[in-house]
Order: sequence, then C-alpha cells, then structure tokens
Amino acid sequence: MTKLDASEMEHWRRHGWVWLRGVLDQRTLADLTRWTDEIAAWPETPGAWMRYYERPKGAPGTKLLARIENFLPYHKGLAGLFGSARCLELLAQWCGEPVVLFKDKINFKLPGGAGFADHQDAPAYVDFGVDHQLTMMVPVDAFTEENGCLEIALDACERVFLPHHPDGTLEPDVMANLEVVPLLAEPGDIIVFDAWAPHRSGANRSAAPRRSYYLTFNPASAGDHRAAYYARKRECFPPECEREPGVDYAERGRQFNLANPFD
Ligand SMILES: O=C(O)CCC(=O)C(=O)O
Repeated sequence: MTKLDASEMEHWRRHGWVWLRGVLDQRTLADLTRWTDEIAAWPETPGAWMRYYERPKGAPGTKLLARIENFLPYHKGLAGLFGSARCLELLAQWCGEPVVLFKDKINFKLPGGAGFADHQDAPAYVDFGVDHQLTMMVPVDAFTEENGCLEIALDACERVFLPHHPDGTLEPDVMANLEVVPLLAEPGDIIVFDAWAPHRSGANRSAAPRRSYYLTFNPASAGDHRAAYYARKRECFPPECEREPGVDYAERGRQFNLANPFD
C-alpha cells in the first residue's frame, strides 16, 4: 500500500472517493481469494460471523449466499492484512487522522444476485455517534458492467442526507442528475469512498461470482463503535440462524438493510 499523490488527494476531496490501481501484489491476492473461499464455507454459527442470503425473484426455491459480516475477529490472515500498519496508514491519509474499524463485510453477488438501489451508506451508521466513515472496497473478482460493478457519483462529496424514500434509498432524481461512473476495478485495486458518496450497483448477469470486501473505518477521535454497531445489528437484523419465528426482520432491521437485496 502506498502514499497518496496530489492528484489522488484532489480526486478524494472533489468526489469523495478514489480508485487506486494495482495496490495488492499477486501473493496477497492469492491469499485473499483462498481466504474468501474459506470464509464462504464457514458453517452457520450463532453469536459469531453473520451470514445473509438473498432469494432471487423469478427463481423460486433458490437461496444465494449474499453477504458475510463480522468475520475479521475470526480470521487471522484477514485481520493481519486489513489491520496492518500499511493499510491503516493509507486510510489515515484520507481521513486526516488515525482510523478504527467500524464494520467488515464481503458481498458475494453470486450469479443471479441482485443489485443495490441508489443510496448513501451514512444513514445506516449515523445513529452510532459517528457522522464520518470511509470504506475500503477490495475486489476479489474483476468488476464488470455485466456482473454488477459498483457505480458511484462524481462531484457529490458533501456530507449531507440527499433526498430519499422512507426506506433510506435515494429518490430517482438524485442519481439521474449526477454523473455516475462504473468502477471496472480489477483484483489488486482498492477503492476508498466516503460513506456519504451516493452509489449503487446492478445485478450479476454473468456466470461467475462478483465478490468484494468492504471495510468501513471511522476517525479514531470519534471513538470505537464497532461492538455497539454489531450488538444492535444482531438484535435488529440478525443472521438467519439466529432469527426467531414470527418477527418481521424486514421492518425491524430496515436501517441495517438499506438498499440491500438481502432477506
Ligand atoms: O457490492 C455491491 O454491489 C454494492 C455494495 C453496496 O452498495 C453496499 O453494500 O452498501
């Protein structure tokens, strides 16, 4: 991982995100792919990592692994990579001060997996006393338009709530009036985006998974809110293996499933 140059810093300031090419070496990438396969095979375990699924419309009976969260405490290799001094120093450059981890997730977007509606991430996090987070996206598979790459707005870096529906997704005019670019990132690239940056993605219409890590950090001076976040998420929107019959988790967990296609 590297020091940011002036043009990268300027892009971050202007757009609220930046794309760095070829940051991870081949060995790290091979580890990342192997570790992702390991985690995908972890069994349902109440109280530990959190597995979420989607059931594609039009394919009755199909249940796809959509996301795993809160895996870092259980995986030494990944905790070492994303908690390394190099990674934290890189993020501190964007943040302007040291950072602490807020949440960790892998979106699997398997073939047939749905897209994510237009949204900002911050509204899902602001209750936790932090109004500034940044997320490092680390693709495992190449992002293409066919497999539902991330699409993000230009010139929309203001940290404000944009007009949105009651479920937190953005009103259609918001992204329609912005220039939105597809991020055709390759494994080895990283993209860092501010939690207020409007973004979305399409469905995976290809025959292969489109997996990506999303590690969200906040300024250290705002405190460590990870435990509080996961305690509340587990209460409101637990993984399926912890759910109780008769509870409407779509309603109770609305804040935690903002724009996501998950059940
Ligand atoms: O992985 C994607 O396609 C989009 C992810 C996203 O926007 C999210 O998880 O909030």
